[in-house]
Amino acid sequence: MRWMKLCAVVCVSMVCSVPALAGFTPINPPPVNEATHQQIFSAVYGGNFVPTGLLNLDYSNGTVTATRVHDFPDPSVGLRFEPLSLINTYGSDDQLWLADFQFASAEAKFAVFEQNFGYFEGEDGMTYHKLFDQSGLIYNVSGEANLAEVSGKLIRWARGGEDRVVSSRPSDNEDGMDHMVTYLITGLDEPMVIDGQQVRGQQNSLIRWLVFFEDKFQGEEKFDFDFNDLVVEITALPVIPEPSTLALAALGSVFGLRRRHPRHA
Ligand SMILES: [Ca+2]
Ligand SMILES: [Ca+2]
Ligand SMILES: [Ca+2]
Repeated sequence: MRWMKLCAVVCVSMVCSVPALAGFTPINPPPVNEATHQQIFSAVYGGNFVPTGLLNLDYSNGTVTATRVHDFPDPSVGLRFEPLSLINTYGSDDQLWLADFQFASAEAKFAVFEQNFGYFEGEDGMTYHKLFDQSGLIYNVSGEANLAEVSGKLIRWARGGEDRVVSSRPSDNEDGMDHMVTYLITGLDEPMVIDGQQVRGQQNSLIRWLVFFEDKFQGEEKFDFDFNDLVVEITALPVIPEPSTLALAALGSVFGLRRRHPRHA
């Protein structure tokens, strides 16, 4: 009888300790003298961003909107894989990425550690490919890269520096934690060049994301998960690229085995 009671307690606590399958990674307030995501959006895109959206996790300045992208799969949507998933933020998350990537640039740094930006290839590649070193502090930062080498490839974004690399996929990280949160940026409506011709219009705009990294592992001294240590803007053309054979193979394994995924004003 006592054993059964113990079992019941254990079973209940096991259920309770199962990590959330869907949703958003919590973001802690930054230390004094560092900026929140709301402040960073205002600095990068101008205007006065305020919280918006159903969960107040998005931000808008009335024209430009930053919509938070899921960090974990949403089971209510089912196992659907969308290569360009992040256009439609529902049912997709920011762990694996595939798009016609164009350009990445450092936008902010609120951290002591050195920062660089890159990626891991495919679902399984564990070689860190650095794209650029970030230099400078706060918003006075530099570091950028043309993303032709990852266009049409399945990748996980990553941040290096200070003898550690963290990945956009939590299970890659030594603490198993999410180290990157993502917002889809819409409303800039800037011109885009197609076949040498400049065209205007929302439907022709680049897809744009702002990704925010946390550079310390859970349990390290002064770890804070404020997700403002390195902020990078990523752009892509709104066309699903012809995937390479490699990307197709990776796509197949993602679809078959598990969840789908996925310059400024
Ligand atoms: Ca994430
Ligand atoms: Ca931090
Ligand atoms: Ca920080």
